[in-house]
Amino acid sequence: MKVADYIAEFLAEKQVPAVYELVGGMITFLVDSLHRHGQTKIISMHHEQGAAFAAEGAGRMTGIPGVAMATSGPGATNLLTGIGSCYFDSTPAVFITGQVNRFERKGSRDIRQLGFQETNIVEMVHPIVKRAWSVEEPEQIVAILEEAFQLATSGRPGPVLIDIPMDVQRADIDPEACPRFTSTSAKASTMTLTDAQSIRDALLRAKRPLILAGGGIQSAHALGSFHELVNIIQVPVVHSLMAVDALPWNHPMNAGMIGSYGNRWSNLAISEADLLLVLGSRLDVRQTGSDTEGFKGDREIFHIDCEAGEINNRIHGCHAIVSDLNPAIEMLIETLKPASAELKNHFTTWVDSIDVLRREWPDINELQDIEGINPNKAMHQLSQANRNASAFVVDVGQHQMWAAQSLEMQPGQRFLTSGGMGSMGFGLPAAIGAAIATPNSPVIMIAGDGSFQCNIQELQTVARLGLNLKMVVINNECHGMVRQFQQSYFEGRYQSTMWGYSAPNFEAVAAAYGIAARTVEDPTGVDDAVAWQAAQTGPSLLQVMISPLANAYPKLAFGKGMASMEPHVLSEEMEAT
Ligand SMILES: Cc1ncc(C[n+]2csc(CCOP(=O)(O)OP(=O)(O)O)c2C)c(N)n1
Repeated sequence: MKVADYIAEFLAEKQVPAVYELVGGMITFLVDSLHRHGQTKIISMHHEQGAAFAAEGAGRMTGIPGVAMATSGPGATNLLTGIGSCYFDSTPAVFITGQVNRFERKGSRDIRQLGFQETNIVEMVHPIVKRAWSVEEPEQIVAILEEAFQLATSGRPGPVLIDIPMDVQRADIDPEACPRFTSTSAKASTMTLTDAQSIRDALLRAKRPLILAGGGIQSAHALGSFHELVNIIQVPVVHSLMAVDALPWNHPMNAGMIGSYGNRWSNLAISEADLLLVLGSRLDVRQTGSDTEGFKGDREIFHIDCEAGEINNRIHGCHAIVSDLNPAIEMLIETLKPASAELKNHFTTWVDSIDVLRREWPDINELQDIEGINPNKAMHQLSQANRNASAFVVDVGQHQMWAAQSLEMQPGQRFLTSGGMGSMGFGLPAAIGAAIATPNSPVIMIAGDGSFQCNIQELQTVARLGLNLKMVVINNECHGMVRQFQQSYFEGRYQSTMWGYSAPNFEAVAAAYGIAARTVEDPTGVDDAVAWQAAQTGPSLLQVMISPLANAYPKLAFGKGMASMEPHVLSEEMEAT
């Protein structure tokens, strides 16, 4: 059979629900084979970056590697941002690129290019993949595909790339006779009983312990055991931006989001905690602020992560436990269960004091003197109207932070955003991938007017497929997050965020694509507007107009401790947005 036919069969066997692509000469064999095989959907996007983000959205929702394909040259390079996003946020994904025929490659000649669109994507992609292959011989495809799928999902998940010359795609192979991949992966490291006992003893000593949940909980598929652990030990949980969906919003142990734009009560709580149990979080600067010594203080931190390099990286003096999360949490459950009666009421004063902080600093009061719609309030209204949604897929900017601070996540709902790459343009295509992965429930996308314009062409994909996708554009008519930064550090010179920037009327844009759309400008109209959108069964777009001067608060006062937040305390140093 042809290599391209084998790939189609392999993807079907792996139950990949859809392949996202933008066609080009060098992937025509693959597209044709997938079409003839018929089991895997082919979703044609309008930019390869969109295809990559859609694969990321699908990979995160299902745990099955998302697959995106692109032609050589510009198609392949257009994938790069999405590949990087998968790498930084631990998303399983397999990218397949077409390449010029082997005899057309420049090889060691001292020239830039021989074949039309010949581009060395394998070299380019190295720093942002777990592995990249060029398929040099047709018979290699069997082993490479097997290894690619195993690598993408094992250990810390991530992207891989397979570059396949055109003549290899159309070559005949006998799959039975091809060399196979024999797994060489070392046994995953696991937390020891001694580690678990140390954590138990530290918990029994602690007065104000916190669990810090990171994105690793979802990427390790450890949500079930994590919930069991929290219910057994009754220790409050703060989370990073990547773990907004680790606990339902109204879970009694949910102590909110920490970090640069974390909830005020959560940042206050973590600054008071005397013990931290960090599960699958990198403790990066957006979580801890820049005062790393202050963050550590004299408290104990147990840091569990599957990658040794992520522990004691920025925050030093942590107990390092290198382990996959699932076995670690199972071990903790086993060790802590006998102490659960003792632990249960151990921390009630602490839990109550966090509750006091929460009531004292509600997220919807952060922007007290805002004119028009309060975005934090709108997030509550939006999530209340969409309790049946499978996911909130959120772009990058202030709207991302308002969503993370204020969405009322329901059990099982996912929160997808671009964390490490922080790439504008993630929202719409990733929401397409999420919507195709969960066709029986709606997906809610939230984007800013700037981010939405980065991949706005995918409105056509949404319209063509008639997806049950509810798009919400928080339109402040500016690049708000960077505008806020300019307000803080550039005396309000809003070059390129407001000055020289513009956004269209998104309601009219959606209408042009044949998508139902509305605009809401008045706070009294928000409930009606979100109810209208919740009732739509096909694609819809709600444009929410807010003040261009709305800020995302609180914001950690950079250079100071976690308890110091703008606007009450100002930053000491300049930071990133
Ligand atoms: C691809 C990309 N380019 C630039 C940036 C820098 N950046 C971060 S947030 C932001 C503004 C986003 O504007 P918008 O989507 O309107 O959201 P808002 O902050 O107004 O809610 C910019 C330009 C980025 N994160 N990603």
